[in-house]
Amino acid sequence: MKQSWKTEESSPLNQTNWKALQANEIPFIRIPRFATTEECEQLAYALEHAGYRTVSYANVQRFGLSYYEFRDAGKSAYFEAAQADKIRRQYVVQQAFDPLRRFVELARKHNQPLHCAMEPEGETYFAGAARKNTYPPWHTDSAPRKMPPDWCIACVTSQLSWNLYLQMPTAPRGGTLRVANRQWQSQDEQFLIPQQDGLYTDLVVQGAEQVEIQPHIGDVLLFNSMNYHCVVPSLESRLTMCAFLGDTPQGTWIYWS
Ligand SMILES: O=C(O)CCC(=O)C(=O)O
Ligand SMILES: [Fe+2]
Repeated sequence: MKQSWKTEESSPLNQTNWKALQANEIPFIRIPRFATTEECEQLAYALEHAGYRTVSYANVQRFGLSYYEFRDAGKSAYFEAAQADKIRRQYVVQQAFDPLRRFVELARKHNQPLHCAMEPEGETYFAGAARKNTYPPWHTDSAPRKMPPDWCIACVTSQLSWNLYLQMPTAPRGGTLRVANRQWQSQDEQFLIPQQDGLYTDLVVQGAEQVEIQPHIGDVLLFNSMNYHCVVPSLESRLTMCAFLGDTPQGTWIYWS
C-alpha cells in the first residue's frame, strides 16, 4: 500500500535517512555545500571544454554515457563505448575534482559502502555523467524495469538518483526538481507523451503527494528515482553531474550512470 512521506522537508545524509529514502518514507536527502562554488565553476569549465553531445532519443545535452541509451544495442556495445568516456571523464575531473569519488568517501563515513557497478566478467560501468539544460517531463528511472536481465544493474531492488548541481537558474522556481510519491503502474501508459520515450504528462501524478525542491549550486540531492520526477523548465543554464545508486540482492550498493 502506498504510504505518505513522513516529512516533505529535506533530510540530511545519514544511514537512517538513506534507509528511509530507499523505503520511500522521505522524499529526498540534501547535502548542502557538498562542493564549493569555485569547484563547481572549475568542473563546469572542464566539461564545457570537453564538449556535450545531443542524445537523439530525448534531445538532451549530455557528457558521458547513459545505460538507457544502450538498452537495445546491448551490453557489449555499451562497454566498448564506456571505455572512451571513462578516459574523457578522467581528463575532466583531473582539471577540477571528482564529485563521485568524494561522495563514495562520504557515504563510507556513514557506513554506506558503495562500489562501481560491475558485470561478473569484471567490466565496470561508466559513472558520473553530466546533463546540461535538461528539463525532462515526468518520468521514472528504473534499470530493473527498463533494462534486459543480463545487465547487472537490472538486479537492483531500489534505485536512487544522485545529482550535484553545478549551475542553476537564478529566477525563482527556475530549474526546480519535482518528485511525486507515485511509482510506475501499467495503466500509466495512457499518459505517455507521444513520440517521447518514457516521458509522461502531468496527469500521471494527478492527486499524488509532491515536493518541489530548489537545488542550490554545490548541493547534492538524492531521491528515489522509481518515483515520478520532473525538472521545471528554465531559459537559464542548468548543469548537473548525475549517477544512479542501487542495492543488489547481495545487500551491497552500486553506482553507475
Ligand atoms: O536534474 C535533476 O534535478 C534531476 C534529473 C533526473 O531526472 C534524474 O536525476 O533522474
Ligand atoms: Fe530522472
